[in-house]
Amino acid sequence: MSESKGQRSSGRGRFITFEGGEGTGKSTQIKKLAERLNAARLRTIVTREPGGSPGAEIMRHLVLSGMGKLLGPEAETLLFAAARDDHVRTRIAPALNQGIWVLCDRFADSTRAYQGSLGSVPVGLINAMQRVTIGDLKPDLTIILDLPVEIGLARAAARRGTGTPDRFESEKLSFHQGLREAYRKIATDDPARCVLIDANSDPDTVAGRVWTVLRERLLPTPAPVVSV
Ligand code: T5A
Repeated sequence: MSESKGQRSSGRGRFITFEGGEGTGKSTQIKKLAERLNAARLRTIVTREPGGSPGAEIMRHLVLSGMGKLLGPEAETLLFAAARDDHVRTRIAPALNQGIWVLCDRFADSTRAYQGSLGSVPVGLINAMQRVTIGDLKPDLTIILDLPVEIGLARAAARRGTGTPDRFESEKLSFHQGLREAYRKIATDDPARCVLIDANSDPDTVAGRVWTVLRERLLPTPAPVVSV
């Protein structure tokens, strides 16, 4: 989606994913983080799922239009997996290998939360697809934005205006409440990778929380030089 050029890189880039329910502010926060990383002269790209590469954007249209739902939960999950496979191979992995930081709006945890926890797709199938699509590519950090579902849905509706809700926005309130719980469980189960962030504040306050976590986890300050 966007790439800044002419900045320094060293070694493999870092892979940061943003997750959460509808309208939790992922796109808003990812943009703010990219601005901060660019200001720190770290080469950064922002991308998203489903989508992020030409082939995956075609799959995005299929699933968000609701066509995937007609095929049933397993086949719909395969569409997300096919999109992710293309995205990882053609965009994410090459960028990381060039030392570029990749900020991704949703990734494999979305499949686990939406299709696994709520769509009743067996965890064995989710795990098998994950092995094929992403192998051992694990995010260095996953930010999970947490917000009461009524607030998130209201934000998404306000942004949409008179447009039609997409495939998942039109699910019942109980679906979205279950989703919030599924994400909280993902954060609890993998604290080394995931951080749950309270997204119920103004955008700059939330961005400050994200930046604090990122600095602590991925930009540690060098140890002070001690003279003896
Ligand atoms: N999906 C995806 C699966 O089921 N399985 C998968 O494996 C994958 C990868 C993608 C859909 O696909 C599903 C999940 C999704 O339903 P999408 O169109 O890409 O759909 O949209 P989402 O990722 O769901 O993004 P949202 O539409 O929920 O929005 P965001 O990005 O969370 O929120 P954002 O930043 O666009 O903000 C929404 C509105 O709120 C305002 C913004 O200005 C905007 O108007 N806002 C705030 N207002 C007040 N305070 C704040 N702190 C605010 N932050 C943002």
